[in-house]
Amino acid sequence: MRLLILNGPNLNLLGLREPDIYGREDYEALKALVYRSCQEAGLEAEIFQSNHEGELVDRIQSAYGFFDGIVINPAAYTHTSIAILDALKAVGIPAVEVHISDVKSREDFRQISYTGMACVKTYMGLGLEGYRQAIFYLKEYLDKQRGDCEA
Ligand code: CA2
Repeated sequence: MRLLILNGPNLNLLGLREPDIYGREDYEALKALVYRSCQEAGLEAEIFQSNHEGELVDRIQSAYGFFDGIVINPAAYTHTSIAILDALKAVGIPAVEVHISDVKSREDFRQISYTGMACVKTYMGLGLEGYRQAIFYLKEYLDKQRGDCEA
């Protein structure tokens, strides 16, 4: 099974600032954790980061027929992007949303997640560990879905 891991704007700068919110590990460490977790789970992985909403929409669209699941941290687009929400709904690929920080305890403008409305689960406030948990959750979810189809 193949997972697409998508990261939104500014996540490529992880580790540079605001370590109290996002931790000290950089984007390379995040990529290493994702590849390691997917390997442990027996999944193939592709990681893509963009600062542009349309590029994220394009990547979700082109995942159709090629990827079984999506792990997505849309970053600031979480709170604004109906285009990403619609793309996730359009392809119908099971998706899990991840936030490094605990968005629920932050500013009012972070309290809505449009993209989360198309996701089967959301992890937040666990740091990079949230990606690992999302990957293993998605694996179980997809295994169960396959089992249900075969039954
Ligand atoms: O907690 C998360 O993972 C967020 O998706 C991160 C986004 C934020 O807009 C969401 O509300 C929550 C921001 C990512 C910015 O990343 C930075 C990287 C380096 C320095 C500062 C921020």
